[in-house]
Amino acid sequence: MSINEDRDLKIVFVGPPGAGKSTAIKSISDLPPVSTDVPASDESRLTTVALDFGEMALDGGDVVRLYGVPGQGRFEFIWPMISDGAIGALFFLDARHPAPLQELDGYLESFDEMLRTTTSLLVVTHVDQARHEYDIQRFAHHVKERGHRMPVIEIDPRQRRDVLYALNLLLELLSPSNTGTAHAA
Ligand SMILES: Nc1nc2c(ncn2[C@@H]2O[C@H](COP(=O)(O)OP(=O)(O)OP(=O)(O)O)[C@@H](O)[C@H]2O)c(=O)[nH]1
Ligand SMILES: [Mg+2]
Repeated sequence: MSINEDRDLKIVFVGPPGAGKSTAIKSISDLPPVSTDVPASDESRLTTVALDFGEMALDGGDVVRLYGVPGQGRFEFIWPMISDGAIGALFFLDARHPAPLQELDGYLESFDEMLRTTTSLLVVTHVDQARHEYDIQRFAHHVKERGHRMPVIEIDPRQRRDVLYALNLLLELLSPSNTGTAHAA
């Protein structure tokens, strides 16, 4: 498949609350993203209540549309609506989570259909705040065991170059001959 053929370059960012989806979109969007963040009731942080939307132009002229879902489970009904038509997905996983594999399984299940029809990457975040037993190999092994062909990488969503790395890897997986690349400004 060539991503330059009349395909809508829609990429969706999914995963649990606080994992860094909105931050990642903000880090790379060419324009200030559409954001629906409000203060979270139980923590001193923001949480998305509808969606994030950003755009990024590739050097070949294509524009990638970036959609972020609200991570809270109470918004699960919105996830398929936001994900509809996506060609690729970044699955976020928070390395601080006490039971990250259980958390991941829940999301893999919820997005099972999308996983089968799109190309996905697992991006592990909050690695700088992870506990000692954090081990990326365990995540990679787990994903493989579940039958998913999904590379696993670590990123800091606050760092533009990290998010660009993830996006370019996803584009490369979608189309190895792809001419469009997202560049660090
Ligand atoms: N230290 C550190 N902070 C991070 C990292 N990733 C995200 N954050 C911070 O974590 C907070 C939550 O990030 P968000 O981008 O709002 O998380 P989200 O996935 O959109 O969360 P929901 O909208 O609730 O689903 C922000 O303050 C980010 O700056 C990371 O890798 N390291
Ligand atoms: Mg968010």
